[in-house]
Amino acid sequence: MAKQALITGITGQDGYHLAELLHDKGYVVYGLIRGQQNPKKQRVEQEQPYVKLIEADLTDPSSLVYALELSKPDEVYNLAAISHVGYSFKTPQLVADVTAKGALNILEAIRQSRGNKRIRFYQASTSEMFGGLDYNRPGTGYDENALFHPRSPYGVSKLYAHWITKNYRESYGMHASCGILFNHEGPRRGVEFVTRKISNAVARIQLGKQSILELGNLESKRDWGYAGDYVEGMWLMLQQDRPDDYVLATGESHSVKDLLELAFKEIGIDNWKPYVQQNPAFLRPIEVDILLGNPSKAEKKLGWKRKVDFPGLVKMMVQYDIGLESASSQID
Ligand code: NDP
Ligand code: GDR
Repeated sequence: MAKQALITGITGQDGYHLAELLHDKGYVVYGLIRGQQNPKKQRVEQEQPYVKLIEADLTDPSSLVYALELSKPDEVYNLAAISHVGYSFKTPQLVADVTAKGALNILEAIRQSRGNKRIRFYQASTSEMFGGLDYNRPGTGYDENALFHPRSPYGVSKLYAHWITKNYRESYGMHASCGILFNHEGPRRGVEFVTRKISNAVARIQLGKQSILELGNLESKRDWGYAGDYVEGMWLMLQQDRPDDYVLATGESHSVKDLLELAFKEIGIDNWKPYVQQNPAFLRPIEVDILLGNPSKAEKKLGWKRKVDFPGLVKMMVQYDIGLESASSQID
């Protein structure tokens, strides 16, 4: 019989890639969709008609019980969150309700509704839990044993979700695993995140639709990989006999400036500086300066390895946005 999976955050970047992966593997895929009129619903219905959408919200426990009853999942992937770090400083309580307590809500709904099926659970943990400080950053990159020091309401909420998932694993024997994922991107990334903001602006500059790109901190460094590679790792975690926590990363760190360099080169511009301005509106009250992950455990135990490298990722995103922007007639 085909396996059944329930994905929260189906309308997000990772929800898209994971739904595709699970569908290709023969799963029946359910996706949780929130809001009385979510504009992204139509996108899912058109592009991924095999996804069975269930209306529910991570902050509404009874709706989660209903979603579990309807989908009877073998696997639940909790990808839903308010996921923008900068925005989390502006709405810290909302972020706590969704990103922290929402994880508890779904874990508790699973615990109470387990029935005779042993549901496997994936929690979307993040490199933002580490904070990128000198004292806790190993030279070889953050691994599963590194100290946490989150530096945003988002990171703090994710740390709660991480620990409550481990607590449910230890307390109730749940098959609950956390993937501590470093930044992963791609054409499906929201334009509010720096990689897509840059790839989209570069495409628009190439097409004469935009002249200036406004950004915040250009010095920060991230371990950027491709989302399509990372959802494979999520799935692998839930195929293991024992639940555990794993870092997924590329093991390389690049600055926002490196990203600008490559993206502008893609359209034949060697000097990006005339096109970029700094706007304090995009600075955060506090920054995570550098993130570098060590994926050795996932490589060894899961046999996971990222396939797309940093230049390949930037090229993919810029070329996608050139295609997208060429097709649309919207002028800046
Ligand atoms: P996105 O921001 O693209 O997607 C977030 C999803 O959460 C959306 O589908 C959104 O739905 C949903 N959501 C928000 N609030 C609620 C709610 N109250 N109830 C139900 N659903 C809700 O995130 P990504 O796909 O990039 O990331 C997936 C997960 O992985 C997130 O938890 C993120 O924090 C985490 N993560 C991401 C990394 C990355 O680099 N992408 C790295 C590490 C962790 P809606 O469309 O309705 O807003
Ligand atoms: P991040 O991703 O905060 O790492 O969180 P984001 O792309 O938002 O920022 C990366 C770095 O770029 C700097 N930056 C800007 N960022 C944005 N968004 N917009 C700008 O204009 C800009 N200018 C510079 C940021 O300050 C930062 O240093 C992402 C999210 O997907 C989280 O949900 C996830 O947990 C982490 O990645 C891992």
